[in-house]
Amino acid sequence: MVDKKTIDPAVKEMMEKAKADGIITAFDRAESTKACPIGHVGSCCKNCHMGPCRLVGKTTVGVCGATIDTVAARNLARAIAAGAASHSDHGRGMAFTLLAAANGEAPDYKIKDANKLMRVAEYLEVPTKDRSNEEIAADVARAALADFGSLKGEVSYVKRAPEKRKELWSKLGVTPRGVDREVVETMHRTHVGNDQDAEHIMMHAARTSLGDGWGGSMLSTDISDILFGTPSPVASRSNFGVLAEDEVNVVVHGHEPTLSELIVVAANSPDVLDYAKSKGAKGINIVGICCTANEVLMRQGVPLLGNFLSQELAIATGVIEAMVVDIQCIMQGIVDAAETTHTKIITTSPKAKITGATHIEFHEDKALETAKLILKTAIDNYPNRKNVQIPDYTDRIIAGFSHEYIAYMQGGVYRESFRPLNDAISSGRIRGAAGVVGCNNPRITHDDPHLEVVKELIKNDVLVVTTGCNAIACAKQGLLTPEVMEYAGAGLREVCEAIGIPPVLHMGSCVDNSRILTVLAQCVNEGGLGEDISDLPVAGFAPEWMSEKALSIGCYFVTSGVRTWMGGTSPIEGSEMLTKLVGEDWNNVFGATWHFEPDWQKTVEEALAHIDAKRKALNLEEYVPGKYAKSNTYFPADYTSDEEFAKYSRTRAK
Ligand code: SF4
Ligand code: MSK
Repeated sequence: MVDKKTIDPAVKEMMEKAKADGIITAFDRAESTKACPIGHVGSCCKNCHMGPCRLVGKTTVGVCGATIDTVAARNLARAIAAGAASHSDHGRGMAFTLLAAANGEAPDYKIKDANKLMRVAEYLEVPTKDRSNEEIAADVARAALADFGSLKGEVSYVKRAPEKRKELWSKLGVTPRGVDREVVETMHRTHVGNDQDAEHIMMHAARTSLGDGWGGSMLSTDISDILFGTPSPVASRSNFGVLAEDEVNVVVHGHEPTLSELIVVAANSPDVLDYAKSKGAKGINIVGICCTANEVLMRQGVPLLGNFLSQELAIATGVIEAMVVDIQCIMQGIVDAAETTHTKIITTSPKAKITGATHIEFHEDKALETAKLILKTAIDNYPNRKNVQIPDYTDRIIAGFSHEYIAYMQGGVYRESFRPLNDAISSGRIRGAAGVVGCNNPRITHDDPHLEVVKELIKNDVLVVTTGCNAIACAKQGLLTPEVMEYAGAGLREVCEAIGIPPVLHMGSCVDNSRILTVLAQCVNEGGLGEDISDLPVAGFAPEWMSEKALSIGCYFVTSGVRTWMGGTSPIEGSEMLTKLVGEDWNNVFGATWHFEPDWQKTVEEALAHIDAKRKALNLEEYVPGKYAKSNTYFPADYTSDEEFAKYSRTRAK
């Protein structure tokens, strides 16, 4: 049974231990709690108290007369709005931190990347001449905050999109105004008795998602870079083997870098280290789960423990003194799991408490103090361990490929550009590029489609950029190292070796999908690959998605011009009309389509055909597999048995 649930040997080992220890995880609950077959396909409406109306069998409309198409579109639009709100509220938090730092109200934060501050100031039209970094930063923060609540015009970063895309959005009336405004309007439109035309509802959902991608998320990424540094390649490790038997283990989990950055600082301060030693520990080991992990990995090299489905199993190791969580993707189940061990679950965000957890609220003005208090709580817990087991698997990783670094590595400080990449695509050395991102879902074999899709793409000379839980899946199985080159197609390999990059580039957290948008815009602006993002030979994937944020990302990828495949079952399967609208008709609207497809092989085949069709439309050299080398070593077809896995992946026992 375990084999079908995950392909990660460390996770398998921990599942056995969790079972023996009586810890129930999401894997178990996914079996005992079957998804409601009506809601699962988008056919249940609970937008008013005449319902819920389940449109199934002979019931084709709700009490109010709403059709299945309206209901499915409203459900999808609301999910997109929730995802956009989550990313964007995270971004707003970053803007408030920047403002506090600039005003001297958050003394533990500094402007770490002044160059990035200047670039962002330019985008946001903040004057820089003869002004201090702090003055500029305060105005940048205010301009960003205005973009969230803006009532006029359009969000500032729309200007970063290619001209043709901007014109299209403007023509369609989907250029996002303020981020908040689009989210609120989605909620309004989907209230009972309001917008009841599926196509019309989806146009506003498109606008809302664009407010996320080119607004809230992009601002979040940029402000994080200003405060904590723009990522550049960093080496680290991943998987359960990063836990230390003789140190205080603290897991940071969630999405915001604000507190976790300070936890890393605090963990290195002599007073905290001395305190840890006084309790018998050799040191403090900070490791991460989910996107908080990606944030502190990219900037501080903090090791990755695991992705979304590892959070409860991490607790089962019995060696985690504290799991410090902020916002998003934190399962309530971790509190129950922690009951069986000594692990303390510490919630920290004013926006996210969990019943039964310890709440140590974090505020920017006392950041380091709070981080130290949290670490002290963890250290005090160190002597309470019992029944410990650390799966002995770890792997090396290289992460931290910001769009700035990708441009820099192609030409150096003075000649940074996307020309080498565009040329490599034009010549057919690189067939195309793909963003592979998104969550885990216990209804899909954990990490399996994530890895299969990535491996199949690089084998076919498609350069992959990755974020979120896909990035962590890749990290754990050795796909984020230059050594993986031997599994890449010959042309891709040649280019990667020449530039000095792996064929799978870790670009960060979920909000950092905005970095992918920036790369796409830069590829277009560089010239030679068409005039719009929809001309590029590229594709998007979220093979194991589950969150509303993933739907917002999927929607803004598509409405930005990237054809996108999401794995697993379809949340709009109940409506043929809606499935056709986003899966076919949107090609004539946005130049890209959106697919929900459980068969990962089919998604890759379709994506490769799509990439080839785009190449043809651009009159590029025909892509010929193997043209640039004679032979390659590919991943074996069956690498999932433990033996094969150990042999071919670089996941290894320490
Ligand atoms: Fe039913 Fe219409 Fe109310 Fe939805 S809005 S619950 S379809 S009556
Ligand atoms: S953490 S949103 S499970 S990618 Fe960003 Fe992972 Fe999905 Fe959360």
